[in-house]
Amino acid sequence: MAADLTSFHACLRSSSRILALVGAGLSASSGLPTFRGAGGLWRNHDAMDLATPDAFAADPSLVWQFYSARRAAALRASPNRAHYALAELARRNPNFLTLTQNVDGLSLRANHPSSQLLHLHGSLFALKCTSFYCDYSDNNNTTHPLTPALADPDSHSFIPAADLPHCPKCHTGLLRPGVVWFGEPLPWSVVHTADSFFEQGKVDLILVIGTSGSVYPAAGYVDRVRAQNGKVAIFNIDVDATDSDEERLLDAPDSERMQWIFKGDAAEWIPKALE
Ligand code: BV8
Repeated sequence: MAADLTSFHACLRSSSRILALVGAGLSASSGLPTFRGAGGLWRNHDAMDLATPDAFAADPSLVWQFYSARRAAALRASPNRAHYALAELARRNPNFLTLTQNVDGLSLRANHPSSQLLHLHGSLFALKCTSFYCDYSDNNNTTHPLTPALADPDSHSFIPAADLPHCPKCHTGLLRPGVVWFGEPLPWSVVHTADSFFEQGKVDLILVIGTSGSVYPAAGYVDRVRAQNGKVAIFNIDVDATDSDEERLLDAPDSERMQWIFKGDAAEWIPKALE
């Protein structure tokens, strides 16, 4: 049973403070693979196994090829209609904030106001030095490979550390992608800004878009909205709510409905839902 857009639109119009938690499914229609499901493998490696400090320490050549390939794919991709619809909502409502788990940069390229977009897990286009004594970090949106050795991400060849990206400031430190790996804390400034959003007033509604909700603390923001009796709208191509759950959630009278489930492509549903 499709969720009821009419009651959702009424809720959207009556909500003043709105959050969105978005994940890889938001960019799926832009051609970028998700982490789970078919997209979760890169050269027969589980992407989750490569997104760790240990993986980088053990094999910086492999991990840099993984991120170099994803940089190139993200630069080739274009934002889809859902990215633009979220950016438009942010322009309409200063009390709307997008929490993105995505590192692909597509929300920014859709002109989402940056003051209303928190990158919980960093960005493919951020770099930082791994040298303990160096504080270098910078954004780097260059469309060409960061070093000649990274020019062919499909080469499968081992790249000596000397041919991997190095710090332009200390000249000795190996650079790493400016993403949050598993086991690493989210950027303090991002967590502080998200916490402040909750402290400034009750969050009336959270849009949960294209995410498996399997990564914490990001997924925990949905629980925080529920704990405030906020409403939840899930947009996912593959919701696993059982029929009884879905019926229960969707059959509640409008006034009592606390959740909507919109099953399908975010690029199709989000523009309709936010119009
Ligand atoms: C930390 C950057 C502590 C790198 C990523 C409880 C509390 C706190 C931590 C934990 C906890 N339990 C476990 C942990 C540890 C861990 C964790 O959550 N593990 C999981 C696997 C159980 N968390 C951490 O390590 C975090 N750090 O807790 O630090 C700490 C504190 C102080 C000091 C030291 C340490 C850090 C987590 C961040 C990891 N980095 N990304 C990179 O990108 O390479 S997360 C990574 O996975 C991505 O960013 C992405 O966000 C995430 C995958 O999630 P999704 O985006 O949801 O993608 P997924 O493929 O799973 O799902 C896609 C969904 O879309 C699906 O549901 C699908 O059906 C749907 N879909 C597909 N197509 C469409 C669609 N929907 C709509 N339309 C479509 N077309």
